Amino acid sequence: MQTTPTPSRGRTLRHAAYGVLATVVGLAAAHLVAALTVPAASPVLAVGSTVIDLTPTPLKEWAIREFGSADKIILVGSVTVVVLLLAAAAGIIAAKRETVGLLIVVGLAGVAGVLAVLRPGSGPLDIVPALVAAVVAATSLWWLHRIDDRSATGASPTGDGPSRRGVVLATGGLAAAAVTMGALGRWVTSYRLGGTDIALPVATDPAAAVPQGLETMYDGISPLQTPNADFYRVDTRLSVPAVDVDSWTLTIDGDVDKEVTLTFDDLAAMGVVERDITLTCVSNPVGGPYVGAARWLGVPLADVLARAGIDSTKADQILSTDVDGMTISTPLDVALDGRDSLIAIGMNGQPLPRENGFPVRMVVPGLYGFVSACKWITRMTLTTYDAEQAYWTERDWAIDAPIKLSSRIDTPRALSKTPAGQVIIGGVAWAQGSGIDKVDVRIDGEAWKPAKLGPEVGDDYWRQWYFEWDASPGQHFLAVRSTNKDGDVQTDVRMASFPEGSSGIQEISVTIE
Ligand SMILES: Nc1nc2c(c(=O)[nH]1)N[C@H]1C(S)=C(S)[C@@H](COP(=O)(O)O)O[C@H]1N2
Ligand SMILES: [Mo]
Repeated sequence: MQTTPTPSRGRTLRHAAYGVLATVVGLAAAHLVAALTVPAASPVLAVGSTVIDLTPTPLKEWAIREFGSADKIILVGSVTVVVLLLAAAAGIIAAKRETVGLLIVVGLAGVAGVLAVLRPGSGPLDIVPALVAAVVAATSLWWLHRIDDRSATGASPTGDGPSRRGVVLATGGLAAAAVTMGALGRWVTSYRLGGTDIALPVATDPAAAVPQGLETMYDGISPLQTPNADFYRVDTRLSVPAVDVDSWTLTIDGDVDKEVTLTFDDLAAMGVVERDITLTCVSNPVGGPYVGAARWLGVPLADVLARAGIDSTKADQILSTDVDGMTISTPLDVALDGRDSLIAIGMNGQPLPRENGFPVRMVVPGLYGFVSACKWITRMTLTTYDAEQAYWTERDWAIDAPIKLSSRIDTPRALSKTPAGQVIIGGVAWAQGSGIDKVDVRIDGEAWKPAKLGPEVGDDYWRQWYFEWDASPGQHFLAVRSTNKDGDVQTDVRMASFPEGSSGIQEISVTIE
């Protein structure tokens, strides 16, 4: 009796795998081509970046809070899983209706291509990786079908399915090609990302040596100067931009007397100063990690703007643009009120790391990074908040966002266990602009007691502190609060990061054994 062959589960899975494999080969080829042309146009990155920009602010805040710097890995992972599920579906459909399956694969790449081209600051080249992905993925799927058909006609009479040799060789070959192209793409990217090793000018106005910090005496307190490799990183980028310092320029335009464009050498020749400034992210929760202290080398912002001649009767905003078209606003009057606003080219004696804005970024003491610290900066446009809105302004964040007075317990860690006896409670406190005057510690809800302060570096810099605690066994609650030199005391009113920075007091629970 002749039965209609129903597609077995094995066959469905096989075709799902073809869809996935073909797509992975396409993505790997696209990644390699992107690495050679525009790294950010790699399909997964283009889709991921668009997802980031479209994510509602509360969800983004939650992701930063929950996953910290892993938020990007989780995002890329989720995008990849969704794409691969769609690819598996395309493979299954292609088993019955090949053209439809191939069109789905091409369509997936097409979506990535459209998103890549729509990214701010993208150029026509950005479509190329997606085109490559479409051609390679569709061709691979088509080819896998041919191999599959051929091995099926050579099916063994014993009924144990098609001869698999051809299929195994083809899939193995494609998988190897994907791994090779992916690895090559990574290598090319890291090769292109090399070379931040540039000569920095000597500061005309150097800072005094950084004093020895409390971390040398008490384990667990944040170093007085945050090493570049440990500096926090917050930005909307999935891949770090590879900026070539020789072709990099900074343009100042908008409400200016004359538009000017400076090269890196122009900037470096302008007279650079060294300033110790603690940077803070508006998304830092009370007690959180998105704060870091560094010695910045840079040209005073006012000097750079003076090159173009600014008209502050008209403009109220500096709209900074980075190499990819990302925008950051800064209130003009705040930036020029006499504080040490910098166009920075060096960090802790080194060129800026790629992650922190190589080759040039803005640093404005006292303002959260999202309204001041534009990394990979290429343009400053003097304009008004009415006329033009930056990335976070469009997302309803505050436009004038001074860093709030805050403090953090670094040691002991929350929920840790420590032997009874003398325990050092310690951490950092910051009040950019006015400086820290006093830090108090509260144990188990009793009266606030003054902590001892570490060395003073400057009012824009954080202050280390410690408290010698005679700790008895049991669970204890530790809290910290700071007071600035104007006499303002850190508030205990809890506020979320959105829209102008968190507030409240950090209180942790520890166990003494
Ligand atoms: N081009 C660009 N600059 C940017 C950002 C960004 O997303 N893109 N993020 C800002 C934010 S929110 C902060 S807190 C600081 C963080 O600087 P860091 O990553 O060097 O610590 O950079 C700012 N500069
Ligand atoms: Mo930030």
